[in-house]
Amino acid sequence: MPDSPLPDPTDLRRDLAVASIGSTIVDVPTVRRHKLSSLSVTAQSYVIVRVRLGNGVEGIGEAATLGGPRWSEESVEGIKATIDAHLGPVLVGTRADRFEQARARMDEAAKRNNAAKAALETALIDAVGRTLGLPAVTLLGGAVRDRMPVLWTLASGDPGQEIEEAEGKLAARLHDTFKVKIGAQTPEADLARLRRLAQALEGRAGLIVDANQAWDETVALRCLPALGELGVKLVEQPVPAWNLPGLARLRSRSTVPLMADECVFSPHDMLAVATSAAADVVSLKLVKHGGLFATRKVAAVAEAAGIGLYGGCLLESSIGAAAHLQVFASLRELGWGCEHFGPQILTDDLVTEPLRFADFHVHLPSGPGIGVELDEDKLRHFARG
Ligand code: MUC
Ligand code: MG
Repeated sequence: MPDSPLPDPTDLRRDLAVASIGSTIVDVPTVRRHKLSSLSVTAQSYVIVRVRLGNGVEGIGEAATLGGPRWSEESVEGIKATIDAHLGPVLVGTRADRFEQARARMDEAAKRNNAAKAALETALIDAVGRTLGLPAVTLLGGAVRDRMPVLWTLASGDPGQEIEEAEGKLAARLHDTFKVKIGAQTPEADLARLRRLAQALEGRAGLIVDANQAWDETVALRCLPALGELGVKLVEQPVPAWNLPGLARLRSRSTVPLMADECVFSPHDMLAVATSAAADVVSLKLVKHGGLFATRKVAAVAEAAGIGLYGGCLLESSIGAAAHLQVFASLRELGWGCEHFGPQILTDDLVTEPLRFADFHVHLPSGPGIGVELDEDKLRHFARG
């Protein structure tokens, strides 16, 4: 008899079976109003998912939204209902470590609903990782990096406040690249605001902008050269997600690289962007792709087309951010860094030990699963109703 026999497959099957799934809506206030082109928030809403296995281990996951069903079509109310009525029931009783099969079952049970699927898959991976004593990144192929550059988003719309905020982040060595949310006001007003920011931060910080689909092709064509002159390094989703031909035409005339965000949810979307040469970079997000494994699929299509990778966010708490960091850490190239500043824009977090931000980087947590522990008191405190 070997000293430590391999687990009996029957035990493993019983231990890794999904015993129960629960979901909770939470609303966590932000430190200031966060304004995008078509929405603005003073609190972030998430669905926190808990998956319990037959062995008693629990895994957690998070589905983030931004401004209700306005950034994408999912709202926390819809996500919770879909998990409780449709996605959860097809996973209960199945093996938690069959991630691809779990996604196939969820796809059969519900079209899209990618944030809901991502939260469930995260919780499965977390539970399996905890059972095996392995970080999620190991299940995804292993870590290529244990920290990554992280930017901060300026989105109050008030350039005076934004310069002060950026100075604070620079002084604390937290962030030295800033993403400016544009499109809530006229392009001229945004250009004047950006001019002030660029002058104030010149030589000390990098700037990128995100229009969140606010411009049409004509406006974008007019503004891109001005953004280039201001030293803006990347322009995210300048035109509506449906206008891929327009994005491709802009890219062929722009000296500033363009990043696809809302136009890339599935690997098929990524392939369409690649074949139409519509973007230089893609923003990867669990809520868009429907899970960590699907994020790697989208990244693989981008890599095959020579399109750069950027670690996107939807203002996740440390739970959602940790899940993203696990998959971002597994990617061979992450040339544009990431934006998982979410935990820092919340007035409080949902975990016992928040993620570590230092020297302009966010660090991959080292524990098993996604690497963070749910704080039960905080969950109760921020739970809706
Ligand atoms: C987006 O469109 O990129 C990410 C950061 C932020 O401020 O908004 C989000 C969504
Ligand atoms: Mg974006």
